[in-house]
Amino acid sequence: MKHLVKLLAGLGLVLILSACSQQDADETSAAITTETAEEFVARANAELAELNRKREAAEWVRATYITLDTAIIASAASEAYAEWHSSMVKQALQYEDEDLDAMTRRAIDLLKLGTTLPTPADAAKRKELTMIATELEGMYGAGRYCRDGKDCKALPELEDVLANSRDYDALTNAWQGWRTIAPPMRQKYQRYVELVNEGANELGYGDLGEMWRAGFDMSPADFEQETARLWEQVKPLYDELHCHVRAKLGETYGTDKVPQDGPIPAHLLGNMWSQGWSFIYDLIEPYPGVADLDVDSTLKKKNFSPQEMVRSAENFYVSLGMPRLPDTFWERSQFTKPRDREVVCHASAWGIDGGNDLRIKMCIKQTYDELRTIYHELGHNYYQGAYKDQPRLFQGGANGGFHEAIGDTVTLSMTPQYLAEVGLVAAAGESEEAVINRQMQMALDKIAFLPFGKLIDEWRWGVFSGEIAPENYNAAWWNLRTQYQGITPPVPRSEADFDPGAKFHVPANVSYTRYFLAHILQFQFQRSLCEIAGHEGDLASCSVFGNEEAGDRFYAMMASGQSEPWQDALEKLTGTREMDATAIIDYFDPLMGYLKEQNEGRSCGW
Ligand code: X8Z
Ligand code: ZN
Repeated sequence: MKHLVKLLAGLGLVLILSACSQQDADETSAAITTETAEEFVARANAELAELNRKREAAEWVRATYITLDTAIIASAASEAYAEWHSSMVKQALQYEDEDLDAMTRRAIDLLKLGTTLPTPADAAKRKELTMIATELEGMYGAGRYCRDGKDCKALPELEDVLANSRDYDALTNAWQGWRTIAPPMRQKYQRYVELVNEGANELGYGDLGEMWRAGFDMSPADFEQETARLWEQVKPLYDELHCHVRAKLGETYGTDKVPQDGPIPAHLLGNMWSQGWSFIYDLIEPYPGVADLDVDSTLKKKNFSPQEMVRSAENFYVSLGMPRLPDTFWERSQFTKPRDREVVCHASAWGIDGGNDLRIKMCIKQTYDELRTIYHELGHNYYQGAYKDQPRLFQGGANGGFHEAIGDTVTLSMTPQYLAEVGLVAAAGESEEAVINRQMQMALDKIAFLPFGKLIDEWRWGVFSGEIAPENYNAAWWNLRTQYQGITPPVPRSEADFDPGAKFHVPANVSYTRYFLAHILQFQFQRSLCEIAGHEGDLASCSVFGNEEAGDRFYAMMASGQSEPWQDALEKLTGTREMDATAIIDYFDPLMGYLKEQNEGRSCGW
């Protein structure tokens, strides 16, 4: 074969080989000497299309039908991809010192970063890692908490308890119960860390954390500083909110349960991970009864179906001039939790077949929180649809934060006026008190999230670098949770627990800084869209619903995918090349006034 390659090369023929086995890889390395960098990139794009189609099919079936068999199918597909990826990165080395045009260089750089799960070249280890990764996500998806071996509850039911119960002990039980799914993950996770780090080393990164941080068009060290800078910008907002919420929870549960000089018990905030606090709005509402913000009750009263909820989100994007979702979206998506099998309920959006086969996978409940998640997921789908004509290697968000921010930006336009217009609340309140109520509702969602968004990867960066040793996994987790969020576990924790495993993105190997960035970026995007739409007045009162001019500019940025550095994409929409928290600070300016007033005389902090 090698001779044939040389012969063909001598004849000036281009040979396209796929690299699907060790032997093929050797042969390919002979063939590549005949390929220019441009040809190499074109081949990578073509092969990626084929491999991804198979991987996506296997992953979709796995996520919507968790069994031993689908684990085997999905990990085999992931293994095939990993093998191809390692081989291509090796082949790309030959272009390292060549003077390439910017697009070709970028495509090669992105190829190198083109996996979140770098696997070792050793075939047995690669197989082991892809299986562990598949199993970990499956363990999360199929997780159940059973009392005395019966009365088993899956995550959605336990989340309902956290959201709706105000009984301290019932909350403790659900909180603790969900975390019983994680200790069996601990050994596997530890092994996964060893193996992904080995894979990352082979790609030239110190560890997987460094590789994740390398995906932001700046050095990993600069990126770390950048996230620290953004956190410092928004921390004062969080501190005021924390102080006020702690005081209100003290009124509800008693200051013996919620000491006013320490962290808040994690299970009292309405959410399994204390990451968003909107479900305790009723306890915090600044001016009771002033504004009708109760979308939940409308959804229930009008008995909205999951499809109708998704339609409402789609209508928003269509109002911005974006296309309707294809029929296949409605046929192939999973909107509700199947009764007869285990699935991964954690919401996700899929851009299968290069964005030609868009789907969401959710277990939709009739709540406002879920409606916002639907808007969020469709943001991913519209992004995937917008960049589908880019070469495969450029089909991605300008950075991970952009991908998470599109749908969230749209949710910022779900103002009371918009909600009233589409019949989700009776009428929009315009008074100052109504504005503060609304701001509080938003803050419990958006500001409460910020430290959580920051710390998840800080924990993982430490784990991957070895700074956090396996025997400190849980203690380090709670140190960060307390340091950043000012929360504390309701019951003692130890290294027999593995609480990070009870949060989807950890067993599912999804990096998390993207959400932190998205919570900053979405306000920057919104500020620009509102300027384009000619909005006058407070940023918080702006909805771009129905504004095609804003929609066109947004879509133009989305259509460029990952073809240019995110700084360029950001500049085109916002005129600045920096992520910057002044927009979120402006947005919540009215609420900050209220919080500072409320917190006067209280001693804040923990
Ligand atoms: O995981 C998600 C989305 C899917 S990309 C539902 N989010 C984070 C989470 O749930 O932890 C959205 C906000 C944060
Ligand atoms: Zn998302």
